[in-house]
Amino acid sequence: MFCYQCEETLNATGCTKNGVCGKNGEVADLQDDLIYLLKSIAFYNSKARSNKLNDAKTDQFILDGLFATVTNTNFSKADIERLIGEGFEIKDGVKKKLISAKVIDEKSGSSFPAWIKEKLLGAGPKADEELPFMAKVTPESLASVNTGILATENEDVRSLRELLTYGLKGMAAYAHHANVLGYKDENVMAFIEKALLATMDDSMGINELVPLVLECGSKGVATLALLDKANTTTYGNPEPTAVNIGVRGNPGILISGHDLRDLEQFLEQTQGTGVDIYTHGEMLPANSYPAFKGYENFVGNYGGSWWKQKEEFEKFNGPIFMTTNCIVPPKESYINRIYTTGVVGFDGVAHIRADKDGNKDFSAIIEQAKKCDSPEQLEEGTIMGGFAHVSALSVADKIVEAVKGGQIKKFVVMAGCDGRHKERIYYTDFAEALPKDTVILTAGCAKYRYNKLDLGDIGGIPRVIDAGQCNDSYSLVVIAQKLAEAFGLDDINDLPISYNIAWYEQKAVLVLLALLSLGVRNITLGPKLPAFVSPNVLNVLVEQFNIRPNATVEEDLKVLL
Ligand code: SF4
Ligand code: SF3
Repeated sequence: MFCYQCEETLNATGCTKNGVCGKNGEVADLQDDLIYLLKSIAFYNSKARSNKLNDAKTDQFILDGLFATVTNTNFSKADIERLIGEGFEIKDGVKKKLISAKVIDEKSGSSFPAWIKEKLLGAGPKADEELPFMAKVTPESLASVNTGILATENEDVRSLRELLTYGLKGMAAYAHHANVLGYKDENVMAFIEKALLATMDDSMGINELVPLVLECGSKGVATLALLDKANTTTYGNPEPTAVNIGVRGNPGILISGHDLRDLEQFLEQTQGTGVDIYTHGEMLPANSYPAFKGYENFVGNYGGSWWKQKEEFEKFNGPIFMTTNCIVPPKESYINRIYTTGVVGFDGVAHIRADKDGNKDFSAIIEQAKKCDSPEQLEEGTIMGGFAHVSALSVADKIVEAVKGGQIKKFVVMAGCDGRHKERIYYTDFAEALPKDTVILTAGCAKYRYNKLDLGDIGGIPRVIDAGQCNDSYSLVVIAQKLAEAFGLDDINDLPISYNIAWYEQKAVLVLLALLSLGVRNITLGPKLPAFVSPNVLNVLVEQFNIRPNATVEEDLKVLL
């Protein structure tokens, strides 16, 4: 195995035997095979799409296959093997469809000559004979092909191919969430296929790949906008909410991850059962949606971010439901009461599948909960949330006034991920050290490093404006754009906003590319720069966007303020 896709990669270079995250070498290799297979599905499906022969099942498979390989999502050998088996079936199905529609030639399995294709079908992707990897993607040969990252020898090309691939994984995760609620975007799917194929195209060097990486960012903005629409149309616009972080005396079920539809189904199915529902980690922002507020048994949030789950899940005492990333390898003490669903998997952990309409039956989990002790109290009080773009902008006048009047000097975007390494105390220290006339804008689980500090407010505007999950990062973009409008600025870089972003996994990679595609410059990134960014690619990022690694709190305060 070789994996360097996340911030905690071994020695800041790459995991080679087992992942720091707990992913074993065999599963890592299978995940590489799956990604390789997805590229060949993308090849056929892009032809199917341009001929209007594509289907929803294949789109869903591409998204889920990518999402399953995001850090801390699926550790199960059986699951990845099953996905590979299914992937071959899907690939063969799409190919057959193309042959019977005469889009590709049955005998060679390849495209018609370019001139016929252009005349009859319009310009499409390259013929498969031009992408030699296609011949290697068969159930018999896949195991003997080097599908790993290091198969690309040129360090800069490898770096850009991986940057693009990780952006696509993030995009797939966000598109998956929108899909669950019935929102789809053909252009996003077409881009994912085009970009997957580009990572296998040896004619593409730095000059061709850099624009594609930025296009990944702009398609990322579109994906996040779609997800925002899906969430707010389905569940309403989040409202400023003081979220309870204490517990009640009833047995409870803890819902983690990012999937709001799963939470909704739990709330529906637990009515009248005497079982309470709590959120964990990235599910915290669900407490601010109007659609969920009416449920009397929706108690609040329990604990902190993903890396604290071993300790906190033990103390919760009841069943835990992992809707998406981040799951960490569970301890024996609670392995019998943790469940996965969707793309999440861990061998030995029970998995709940949806029926064909997307409905899930949680009755067994609810029965188990009834027999469990109530959660052990970890803390008490409330934390403020629910400042997605609509509620944040409802006080825009107040904010603009406070900036003009000098009460607010600066906004600092501290969005992104949390992580387990001790050095992340930097983000707590940084938040505490910020002067009282600054406001933090956040989204994602990075907030747990400072959302329980008492940072106060500025004339009623809280000093931590929490837009929600990493899935809600679009809100930060809208807030910045609307503030620029209110101040009459053409360039969002002229706003009194600086960026101190914490990343961990590939959804954060996409959010970063989204910001770059919007022209945001001067982003400080930490706690470590991605190992997959080669020195030359870093130079491009520094020259074009002035990205810098974070340093000490004192130094960064000087730079960012
Ligand atoms: Fe290592 Fe991160 Fe890859 Fe896990 S996801 S194997 S920790 S680089
Ligand atoms: Fe967190 Fe995993 Fe990235 Fe959704 S839950 S932000 S790390």
